[in-house]
Amino acid sequence: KAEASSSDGEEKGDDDFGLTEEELVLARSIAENPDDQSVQTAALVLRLREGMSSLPRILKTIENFKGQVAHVETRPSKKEGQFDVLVKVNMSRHNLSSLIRNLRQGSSLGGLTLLAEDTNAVTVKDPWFPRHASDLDNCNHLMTKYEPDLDMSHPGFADKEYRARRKLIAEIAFAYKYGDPIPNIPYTETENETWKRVFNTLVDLVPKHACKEYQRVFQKLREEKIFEPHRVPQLQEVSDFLKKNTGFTLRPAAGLLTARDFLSSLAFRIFQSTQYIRHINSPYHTPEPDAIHELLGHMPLLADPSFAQFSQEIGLASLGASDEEIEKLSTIYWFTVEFGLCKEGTETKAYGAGLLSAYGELLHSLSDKCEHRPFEPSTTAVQPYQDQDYQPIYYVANSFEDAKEKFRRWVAMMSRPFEVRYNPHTQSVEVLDSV
Ligand code: HBI
Ligand code: FE
Repeated sequence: KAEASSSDGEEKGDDDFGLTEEELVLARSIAENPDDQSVQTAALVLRLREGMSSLPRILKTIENFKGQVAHVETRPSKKEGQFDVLVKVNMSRHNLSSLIRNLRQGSSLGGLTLLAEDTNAVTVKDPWFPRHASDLDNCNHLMTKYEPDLDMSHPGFADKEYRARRKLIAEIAFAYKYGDPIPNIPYTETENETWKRVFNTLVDLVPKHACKEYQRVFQKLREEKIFEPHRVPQLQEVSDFLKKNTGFTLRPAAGLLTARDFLSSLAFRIFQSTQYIRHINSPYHTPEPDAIHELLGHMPLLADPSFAQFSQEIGLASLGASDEEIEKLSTIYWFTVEFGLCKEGTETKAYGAGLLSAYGELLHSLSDKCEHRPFEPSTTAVQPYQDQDYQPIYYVANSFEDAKEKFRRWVAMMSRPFEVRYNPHTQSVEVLDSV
């Protein structure tokens, strides 16, 4: 008897933390009237798949959606290393509904599962996505697979000092809010040295292998003394440079973001950039994006009008897209923005950031050890890719204009039941129903 009742208790507790019937009724009524502005109490049950360290971020997300946390209760879940959390919040139905949609959207890869059965507050058919540039404060879910703290093969795994440095720089990104200036990082001698090594190899390769648009801006960045061999440029000065050229700006990111969050920022001509530097022992390769990759790889082309437009259109296509469509857009992004090649007369040049910030793969991509195929969104979107080793296949665009045209035709066939239009005056996305 005793055994039966204790296991009963466990079954029950596993789902609802013993919420009372009144609380469940309230949660359901919130679900049915999500537009109500009056403040109510609601309960959320979440599973933290990557341990307790994601809890502060969740509480911060609740705060961002103007929720007031009234009660938090945690316990280890059945799976080792995972925790279940009960959070009671006071907030309007409207904000609650946005919060839950945001948690659901960001959760698939961000180490969080919303066990929302008990609140059941909103239907997912109306997906949350950022409507204004400030909503990107909630689009910072990380994919943790390559972090030095968690990945034993990471070059910084055994280096305590490096890990502490990474943590410090990540905190800056987590604290960042829309409209803040990007804090300057006083880079250390070691970090500047790592930059210098990569920068100097690149200076030799750019004239021969980079596309002409990249070369033009690279030159300009050198003339304006933003790119110099002896110091890592600061994100704020680069952001100001981009703004003058194409209206793109930067915001700091703590690491590799989920594809959905990363792509959504591009819709606002905002690039989420990491700010830490790869480990000095591995200057020419990094398993995750770092500031050297972002700066040398991405920044020059984000200052090119045609490429900037292409990037924004990938971002706009991602808003409210299904998980399958996000996967396809990521793959297209991978084979263009990250690893793209393009034609220049009879020659083939590199424009992908993953190539222009890693000379090993740059030389490989232009050698006869790999295959070149013409860029065609419908086939490129479903090509499996390699994120651990050099690519066996690269896609070659005729020009950015041509890639953009092909991409537009392909995107038009996506299933989304609405269209989006960016309004640069208000930095917001307008949603147009298309029947
Ligand atoms: N996150 N910080 C950051 N930087 C990137 O370049 C990046 C990312 N997340 C995903 C991503 N790039 C792409 O590979 C696509 O999945 C969109
Ligand atoms: Fe990148």
